[in-house]
Amino acid sequence: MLAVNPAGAEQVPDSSPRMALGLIVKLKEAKPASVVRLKASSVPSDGFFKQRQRIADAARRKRVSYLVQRPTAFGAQVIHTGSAVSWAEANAQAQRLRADPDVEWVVVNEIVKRQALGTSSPPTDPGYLHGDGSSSIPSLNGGAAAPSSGPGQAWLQGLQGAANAGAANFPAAWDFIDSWSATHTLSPVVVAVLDTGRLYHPDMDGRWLPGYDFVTEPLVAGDSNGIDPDPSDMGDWVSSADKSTRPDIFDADCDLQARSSWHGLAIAGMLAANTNNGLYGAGMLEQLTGPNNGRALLMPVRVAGKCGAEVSSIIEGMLWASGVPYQGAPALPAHPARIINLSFGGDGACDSTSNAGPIYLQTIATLRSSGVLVVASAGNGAEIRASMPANCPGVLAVTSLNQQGYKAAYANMLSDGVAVASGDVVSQQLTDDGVYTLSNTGLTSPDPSPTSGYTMIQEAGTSFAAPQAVGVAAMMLAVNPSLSVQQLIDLIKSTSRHVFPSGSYGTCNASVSQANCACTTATCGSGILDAPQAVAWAASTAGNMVAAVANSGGGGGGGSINWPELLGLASLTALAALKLRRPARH
Ligand SMILES: [Ca+2]
Ligand SMILES: [Ca+2]
Ligand SMILES: [Ca+2]
Repeated sequence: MLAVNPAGAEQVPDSSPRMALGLIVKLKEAKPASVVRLKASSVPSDGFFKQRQRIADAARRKRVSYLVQRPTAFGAQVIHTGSAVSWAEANAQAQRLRADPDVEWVVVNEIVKRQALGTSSPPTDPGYLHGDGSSSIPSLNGGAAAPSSGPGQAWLQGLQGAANAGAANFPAAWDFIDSWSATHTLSPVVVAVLDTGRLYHPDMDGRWLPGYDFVTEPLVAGDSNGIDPDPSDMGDWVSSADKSTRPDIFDADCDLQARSSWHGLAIAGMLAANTNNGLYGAGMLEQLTGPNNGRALLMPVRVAGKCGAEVSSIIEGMLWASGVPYQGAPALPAHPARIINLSFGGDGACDSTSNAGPIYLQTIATLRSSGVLVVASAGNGAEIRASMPANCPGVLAVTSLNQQGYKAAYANMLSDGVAVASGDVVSQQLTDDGVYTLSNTGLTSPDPSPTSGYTMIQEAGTSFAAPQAVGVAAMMLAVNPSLSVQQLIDLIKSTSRHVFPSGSYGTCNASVSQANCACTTATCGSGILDAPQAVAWAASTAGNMVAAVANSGGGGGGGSINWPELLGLASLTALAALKLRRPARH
């Protein structure tokens, strides 16, 4: 069973109403500064208790009621009643508060949605996952609960012509790193996965760093407390009992969900599943996880529980993971992340006039100055523009292709960013199936059983496109840790395969919502993510590069070498083309 019926994918888009848990309010500084700058670490000079009184006064003047107040980044405070309200209601309150003379800015603390398409059932029947039998890495699927056969992780395999034209061609990047690391040292890389949290899986042994849990509402978190140091994924199922007991929290927007998504594990597994260990799947960062190489570690930052994630949790999670102090921040991580995977999104334009725009813009700018790249999924509404924060300047946005390289029916279009297949070739048809990745068989709470708890399933959505660009960026930083955020983004975009497949669907139109269509650079970003090209060029900018990778062609992308348009790189005449062999996987 797939999560998406391609024929009905246009109906999948998120039509649920937008909800919010209160507001994020920033009061004016008691002493006006000549230049007003948002600083993540700001603490209001008049202290928490004075701030509490001033917010109470402003809220009374503007008829905004709340019960809970807590400090957050940028010297702001989160206020809410303890219950989610409609976005429209919160926005009306925000507008009133903005008119108060003591208020500098107000952001709706929207509850944003993860961008997976529903949830798949666990693979109780191995036949469910048995596709065309062409899996080229079946020996990696093993262990007690993993099915003995399946569609294979086509998204993680090399280009093999039209059937796999949307793939990022990871094996060629692994080969490049193999060669490169014979004479160079790979740098360690930390990737923060801002998601539903950390969940044990035997194929992830040794891959996790400590993390943190920024989910504030205990019932949403399922761990009986607020923000805490344990980022364990407690499950995000929503029962009818949840809804009838606490309709204020589990509101109309919060759909019944029989099965927990284990969304964070699915993404972590794509990135860093231990490879060549005879268990379950492979991961993108396999070359960074071996004993002779550097190391890639994941930081689990829990921002989402049942019904999604608050904007304030995402902002705090982004800053904390990056090692940026803010008021009320827990002790910062010893090894901050260089890349943030955010497979969540909300609505709205990312500009200074929209609700969450200003706080996202400032957070992203703050991270950027710390050298931290934010990669976000485009969203699943089949809309003509990406969701927020994928649409924010300075964020690398990623949308989904099907494995053949056409825009996935559910995927939002992109004017800026990159696209990559987030599916596997179940049949030789044009399908929008999902990526095969790690999961747990627990329906609600995790099943810890070593014989039946751990598994792999297919997961569809732009949620599973973003981590592929994260994986590429991690390999780039492993070969060249001095790359700036802008260099990472420019290199990933410029090395992408700019010619998309065409012929099986009409051309995507940038002004019309469409299901499957043939991408252009105006509708799916700069091109199809190309892992070996991006990693090789990242190495080349370190000045210690001996060869660039010849594009292995295929993909309807024309097969020409995608030399980066970047002027600085185009002048590197010493680069010679190196044909890389297909990897010998064992
Ligand atoms: Ca908690
Ligand atoms: Ca917790
Ligand atoms: Ca494995």
